[in-house]
Amino acid sequence: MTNDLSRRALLRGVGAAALAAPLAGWLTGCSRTAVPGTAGAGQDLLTTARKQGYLRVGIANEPPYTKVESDGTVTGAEPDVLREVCKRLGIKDVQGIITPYASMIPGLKANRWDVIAAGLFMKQSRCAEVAYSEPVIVSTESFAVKPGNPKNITTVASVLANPQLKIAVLPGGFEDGILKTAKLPDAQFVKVDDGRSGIEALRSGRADAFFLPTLSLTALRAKDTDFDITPAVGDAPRTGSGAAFRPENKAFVDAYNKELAAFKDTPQFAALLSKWGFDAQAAKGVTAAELCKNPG
Ligand code: 6CS
Repeated sequence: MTNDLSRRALLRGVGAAALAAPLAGWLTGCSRTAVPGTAGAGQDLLTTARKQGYLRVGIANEPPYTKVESDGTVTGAEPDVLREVCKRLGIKDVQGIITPYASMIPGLKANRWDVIAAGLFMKQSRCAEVAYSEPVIVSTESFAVKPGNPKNITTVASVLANPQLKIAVLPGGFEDGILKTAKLPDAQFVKVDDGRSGIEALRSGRADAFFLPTLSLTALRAKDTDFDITPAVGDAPRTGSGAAFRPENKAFVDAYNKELAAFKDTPQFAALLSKWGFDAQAAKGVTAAELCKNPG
């Protein structure tokens, strides 16, 4: 991912599908090479990525986890770490493709992108489908609530205790999963597409709270201050994520983890995470195996 990534290289979900289809058609049309990095490919993902000069990465555009600048540059804590480790692996560029969290794993499996670096938090069901690198970030969850938190929404238990409450979540997101695992009735969910529409649902009264990572809500509050953010939700699982690859690209993940471990020991890693509001020490203190025990 170069910092002068052109808009052309930054594709929305649909664009990516359009691009991937002819590309995939082109690649699978060639007897020599299947789609890069997938089972049966003439070359493994690392060789292919080095040769073609880039990896395609699924992102969300939810600062500080992922952020797309006005000139199309893809950044944020996870893509910035991915870019640094890719450089160490001899992969010059990374192309970002924006997609909803619910589409990230299906798109990875369909080879619309080669990796997910979006703060896709580790939990049992996801860890069963992808090969995660070791954790890059650890974070917390919070509720955005009306000023003064009039309905006293502070924990998952407080939501379960009041059947009148409506909670906005991103469909297929980690928070959606937490409430589903807790058996919150469907009628209490309000599905929203992204951070902005979650705050809109709160403001309009369609939802009594918006459930999202604490740092994402803090970033949203930089623009609108007409809501409060609860302290970290005590009965939500500890969240953490790393880059997610296709299981068949395990050789790549092993090489990636080796370089990531070296990078995590540098002051540059700590500075990069701190720039986005994350604690590098916290990411060093946990493993993917531990975070993959998260329910759901
Ligand atoms: O892992 C997830 O699904 C969640 N991750 C982030 C960074 N934001 C919301 C999303 O639900």
